[in-house]
Parts: sequence; structure tokens; C-alpha cells
Amino acid sequence: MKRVMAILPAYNEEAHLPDVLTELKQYIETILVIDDGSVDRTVEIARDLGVNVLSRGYNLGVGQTTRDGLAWALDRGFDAAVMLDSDGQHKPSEITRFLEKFERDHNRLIIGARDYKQMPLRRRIPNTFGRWMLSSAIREYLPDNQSGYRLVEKELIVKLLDTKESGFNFMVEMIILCLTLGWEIGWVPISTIYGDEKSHQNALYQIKGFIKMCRQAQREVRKQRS
Ligand SMILES: Nc1nc2c(ncn2[C@@H]2O[C@H](COP(=O)(O)OP(=O)(O)O)[C@@H](O)[C@H]2O)c(=O)[nH]1
Ligand SMILES: [Mg+2]
Repeated sequence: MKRVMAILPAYNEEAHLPDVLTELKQYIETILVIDDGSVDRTVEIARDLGVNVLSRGYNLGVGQTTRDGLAWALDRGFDAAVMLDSDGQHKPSEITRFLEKFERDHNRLIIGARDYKQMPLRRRIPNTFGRWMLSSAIREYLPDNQSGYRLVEKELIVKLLDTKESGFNFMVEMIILCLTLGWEIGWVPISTIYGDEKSHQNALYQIKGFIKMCRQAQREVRKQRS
């Protein structure tokens, strides 16, 4: 059996974190919450529930802190880490889909793909456009490049520790790196959940970064394949 742990980035998630962690504990033994300067009770809640917490006390962005979490997993000898959001948009029970696929196919990266038809329009439009952009850039259909529910295997973690994106574009950077290394991405279906949660993403900053990533993907992935 492979050793896999869970990593949850959390920024002011006191509302959803208790339910997410309580459910997740039924499926996986080692859980790490990576706080990023939350000003609410995120850290106390995680500690009270007995999970591991990394907390800097100031905000550095989801990419940078996730890297810290992945390094933590590597240092402790895990074969892989599953990342999932702590705002209730990812069902903890679906972690078993990643674990089963990893045992079976040993992918270096497994991404949870959502059903875009079930997204509210304000998210469906940018996500569909972004999917088309990146898929066209690399000439391969990627069902969901924004999903934060994903399993990262230790060989890919080693490579990711040298990457740079500090914010949400870390998710896209990870995909490009994996494909540039010639490693096939595995996909599992996950639920598409939208409730009362608010996104922390800054739309303009995100779009600018995403376009840059697509250009980079076009150059690097095509070079790898030629
Ligand atoms: N460590 C860290 N986590 C963050 C930050 N911003 C958001 N998150 C967490 O990352 C996950 C996804 O963020 P969210 O704002 O919901 O993004 P969206 O659902 O993709 O629009 C959630 O669990 C957030 O708590 C941040 O600056 N640092
Ligand atoms: Mg969210």
C-alpha cells in the first residue's frame, strides 16, 4: 500500500473547516492544514481537531504555502499528497477515488475534474474559456485545469519545489511541469459544488497570469513532444 496524506490550504475558513476535517479524518490518517495568515479561528479549529498545522502568520499565497505543505509530505516519506480545498467545495469522501487510481495506475499527477455544466454561469464561462485556451496551447484536451482537488506523487513534488508561482496559477504551473516532464496526467470525476463560499481569487491578476502560463505551455510542452 502506498503512503498518502492530505494537504488543505486554508485562508479564513472557520465556517467550513470543522465539517471538512471531521469527515476527512474518516478516510485518511495524516492531514496537514496550511494556514496563510488567517485572521479568524482557522488555526485553532485545525489544532483542536488534532490535525497538523503549518502557519506562517502572514499571507504568501496559495502556491507558495502549498509548496511548504508538499515539502512537509516529502520530508516525512509519503509517496503522494492529495490537495483539497477547505471551503466545502471538495467532498472529503471522494479522496478514495484518488487513492484507488493511484494504487492502480501510479500517475504522478491525478486531477479531480468537475462537470462544468453544473457550475453557475459566472464560473462556467471563464472556466470553459480557460479550458479551451490551455488545451489549444498544448494540443491536448485537459478537462479541468483549475481544480484544486489533486494527488501529487513524490517525484513530481521534488520538481515542484523549484517552481515559482505564488498564487492560484501554481495549479496550472503544476500541469505544465508534469507534461513537460513527459508524465501522463490521470483524471477522476469529482462533484461540482457551489454554495455560499466566496472565492479569494483576484480575477484580473489571475487572467494575466493564466495567459502567460498558456504561452509558456505552448513553448515548453510542444518542445518536449517534438
Ligand atoms: N494557503 C492559502 N490558502 C488559500 C489562499 N487563498 C485561498 N486559499 C484556500 O484555497 C482554497 C481555494 O480557494 P478559493 O478562494 O475557494 O478559490 P476558488 O474556489 O478556486 O475560487 C480554499 O481552501 C481557500 O481557503 C491563500 O492566500 N493561502
Ligand atoms: Mg472555493
